[in-house]
Amino acid sequence: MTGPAEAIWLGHLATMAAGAPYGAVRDGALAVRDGRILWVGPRAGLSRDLAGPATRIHEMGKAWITPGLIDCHTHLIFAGERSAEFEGRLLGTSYEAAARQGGGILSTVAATRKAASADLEAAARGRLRTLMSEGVTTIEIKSGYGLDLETELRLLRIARELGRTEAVTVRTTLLAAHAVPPEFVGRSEAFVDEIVQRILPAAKAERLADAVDGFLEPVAFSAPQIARVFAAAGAHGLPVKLHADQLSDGGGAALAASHRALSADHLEYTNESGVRAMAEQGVVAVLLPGAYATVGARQPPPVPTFRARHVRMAVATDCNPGSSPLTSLLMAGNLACALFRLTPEEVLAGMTAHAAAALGLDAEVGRLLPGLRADFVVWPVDHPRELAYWMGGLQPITRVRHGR
Ligand code: DI6
Ligand code: FE
Repeated sequence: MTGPAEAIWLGHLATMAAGAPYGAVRDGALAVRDGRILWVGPRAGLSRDLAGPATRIHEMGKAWITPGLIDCHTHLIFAGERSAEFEGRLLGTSYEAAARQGGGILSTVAATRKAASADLEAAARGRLRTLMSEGVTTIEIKSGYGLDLETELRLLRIARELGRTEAVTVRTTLLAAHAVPPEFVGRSEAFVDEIVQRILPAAKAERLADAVDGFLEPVAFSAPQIARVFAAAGAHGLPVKLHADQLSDGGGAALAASHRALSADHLEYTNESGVRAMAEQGVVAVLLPGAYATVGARQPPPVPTFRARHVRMAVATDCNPGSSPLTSLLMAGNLACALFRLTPEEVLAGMTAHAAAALGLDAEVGRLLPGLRADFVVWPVDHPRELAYWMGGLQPITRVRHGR
């Protein structure tokens, strides 16, 4: 740490590092160089060497600076919308019943296959910018509405293109095991063959996927089928994640743990032994209150057990047209408090440090620590708990990514 910083930001810091609540440093300073955090600490402790003649000083006064927000679970790229299904649920048709009647995910697959790539990209870019305007600097984007080789790759290429052209870090996830497509109805094993033998190797060869995901549920894939997909991912050196125990207890948490998954997501029906298995393998629990609310679920995930077992909890939007038409990570955080009884501090950790871990990026982003990327957000709040408190309307003062 020699030589001056390019910039120094002065304000209250919620570093989200271990120690004080929120890793808070009141009247702090954050020094940045080459897109990385050079130094963090109380402004009174700032060494003179850090502030050279060319160093820009950003005096943020009483504003709070947090790590850039991370939305670690989205299905951002899709065509159409499913408001009729939303309305139908309110009139008594469950999410699963709609799926079994050929609506659900497959209706979005039909619309997405037909859509031009430029239109898919434009719609996803709009949603992405909405998320970014609220302080998101890293986002995970899944495929899963193509369900054939060509369209799955098309969706992942669009995700990569968004990462190249917007000021946000995009991590891509191949979710070919999302539903059984119409051409494979009654032949789900053959579709798993297709994933394992063709789709996954092609995504890997083109470096289009950073991880592999699956939907374990009676309306989707069985545990042995998911295990086959995960084995193939492992053989290609790709980490896995799982949509687990969302609508029923399918042993998803334990299955994810046995494959050392980065995360298991949803988890409403996860049992105690599943939580224990996640704790042993360090699997992050990604909680998705937007989906819980939208499908009209009644059983919240076992948050007290996650706490007791020290399972890290993340919070994400699950942005998708069926179960979570949500493009506000802050609103997801507020819902996590209301519906799952998370504390505001747990919510902020869940949108920063723990979300980074759910993407395998915790050595890179998610906290304000020297050496990590200079991705952070300045907020017009008196306390960081306000990020979970406001129900809409909170806008960052500034969003900084890679120091800019
Ligand atoms: N679980 C979900 O909540 C989303 N996917 C999944 O596996 C829903 C996707 C959809 O309904 O379109
Ligand atoms: Fe999802």
